[in-house]
Amino acid sequence: MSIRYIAFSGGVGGAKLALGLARIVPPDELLIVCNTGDDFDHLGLRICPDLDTVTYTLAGRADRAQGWGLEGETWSCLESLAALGGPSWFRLGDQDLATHLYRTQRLREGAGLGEVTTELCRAFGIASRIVPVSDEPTATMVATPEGELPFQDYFVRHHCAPRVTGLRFAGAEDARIHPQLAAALESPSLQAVIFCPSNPFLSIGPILAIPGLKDSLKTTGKPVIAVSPIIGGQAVKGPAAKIMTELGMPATSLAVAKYYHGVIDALVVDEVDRQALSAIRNLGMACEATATLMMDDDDKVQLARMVVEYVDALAH
Ligand code: FO1
Repeated sequence: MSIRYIAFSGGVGGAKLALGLARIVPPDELLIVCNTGDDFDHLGLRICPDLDTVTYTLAGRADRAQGWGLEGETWSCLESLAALGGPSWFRLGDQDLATHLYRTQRLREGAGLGEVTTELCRAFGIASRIVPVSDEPTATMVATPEGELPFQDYFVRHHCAPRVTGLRFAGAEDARIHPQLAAALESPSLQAVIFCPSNPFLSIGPILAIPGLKDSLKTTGKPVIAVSPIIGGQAVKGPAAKIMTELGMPATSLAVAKYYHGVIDALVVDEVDRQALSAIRNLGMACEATATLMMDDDDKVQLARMVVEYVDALAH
């Protein structure tokens, strides 16, 4: 293995930086590792939203407005299902269904999730390597005053409206670091580990819950860097800011830095949060400000370039 960069990603926000990295790092030097806490069984199918979002994004096939799902999608199956009185709250498009059918069938045949992901990447013409953080399933459970909700119930069915009082990553204790990730973490060629600007609680939390992962990050001795998903007190997309407030912390990049304390060596924040640099550096980590809002592919490549140059400088 000649992996130089490991990039951990959740869905939409993380996939943007993953795309930027995939454009500037040779495919055999980049390992993109996805959260699997959002995964669930629905209509008898295994759905892995973050793996699929990253795959579709890198293939240039993602629905750009939504961030998830495929562009030019049609919804005949979902409409027919709704007409039958079946569940249509989780929108599975006609083309997207093929991915879930393929994955479910391969998993039933005994293939590992990482193996299936590699097959899907090949079919979508992706040269970069994408793997789940683990082949074993984990399920993010969201505690609310009305009781615990499975992640997609919270996120999609209830539109992130319930107040979050806690998070649990069911099954994480029995999950093992994916062998390709374990090998990359031990590889002498490893240069740095990057946490994409994904939700630290919902998307990176389940990754860090995999036994041994935090320790492995430390023993690499290589810089671990995160890009804050909070810009000027708001999340670009999704409930990160809302959840932070609900969990009793301010929705700021400084609070993100405190959450990652002990795990990362450096944080990249947006220009608008430049005033937080000294407070974050006082926590004992490096910090730089740059433009982190990724509106188009040029922005994604530019941020990826900044992150890679920054970690390379930290490594030396
Ligand atoms: N997100 C939604 O907000 N509504 C949906 O109906 C929906 C369907 C869906 C289908 C396949 C898939 O891979 C992802 C899908 N997502 C949907 C996104 C998904 O909920 C992700 O877990 C979140 O975007 C968080 O990363």
